[in-house]
Amino acid sequence: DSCQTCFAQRKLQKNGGETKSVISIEGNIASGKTTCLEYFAKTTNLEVLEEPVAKWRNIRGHNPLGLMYQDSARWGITLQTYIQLTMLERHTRSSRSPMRMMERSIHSAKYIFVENLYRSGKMPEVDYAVLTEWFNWIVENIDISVDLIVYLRTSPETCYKRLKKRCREEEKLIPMEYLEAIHHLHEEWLIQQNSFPVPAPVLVIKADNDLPKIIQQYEENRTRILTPFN
Ligand code: DCP
Repeated sequence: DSCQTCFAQRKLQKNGGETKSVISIEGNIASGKTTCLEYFAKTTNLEVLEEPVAKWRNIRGHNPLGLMYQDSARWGITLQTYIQLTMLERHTRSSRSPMRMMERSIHSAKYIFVENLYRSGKMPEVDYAVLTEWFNWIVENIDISVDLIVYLRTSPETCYKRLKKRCREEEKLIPMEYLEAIHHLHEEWLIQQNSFPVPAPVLVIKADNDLPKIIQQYEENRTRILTPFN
């Protein structure tokens, strides 16, 4: 469609004629993004970029992710500034393969997580303004384009159960309300599409199902996922 053509043209201009397709996997915390990436890594020759969570848990011996969950009003800006940098590094890293699959994107970092901190009153307006200025500058000057968004759509309850099961130390503090807020922001952004720019067409996967059913959906949508320009 015309919108997709426009994305593709802009990207070609920015990359000096080189095409690289980028698929970003989006969804709530513990919605199954890593499993999705692992599945496609095993069954295709895509380049797969997992989220730099290890970096967020250890920067020169500090753990900004843990600090954010302990006191988000104090440490939200610290974590999100670092996340914005690490996601930018992922988007701009030179590619070995013509097609890349990423866990989340700089877009969801801003439109979901920074937005949530701000809306819930945990991030002062000045912090939000600084991050937004950085983000806007990046959007205008650097190619962070995405060609397809795969949205792993879950209920917050499913994520809560999966979160309890995996037991990541920092995430023990996450209450159900937090997952609900993150869920609603995803829905506004990717389904209602009335909050922020959606950088690419969205393919929805029903990710509440058990793993075999989810894998079946990946198989059914394989062609669509792997040929985002078609
Ligand atoms: N996080 C955050 N701000 C962001 C991105 C992530 O605070 N901009 C936090 C939320 C989680 C942790 O980082 O505590 C990792 O979140 P993800 O949902 O991105 O990754 P998961 O490993 O939880 O995903 P999945 O279980 O779907 O593979």
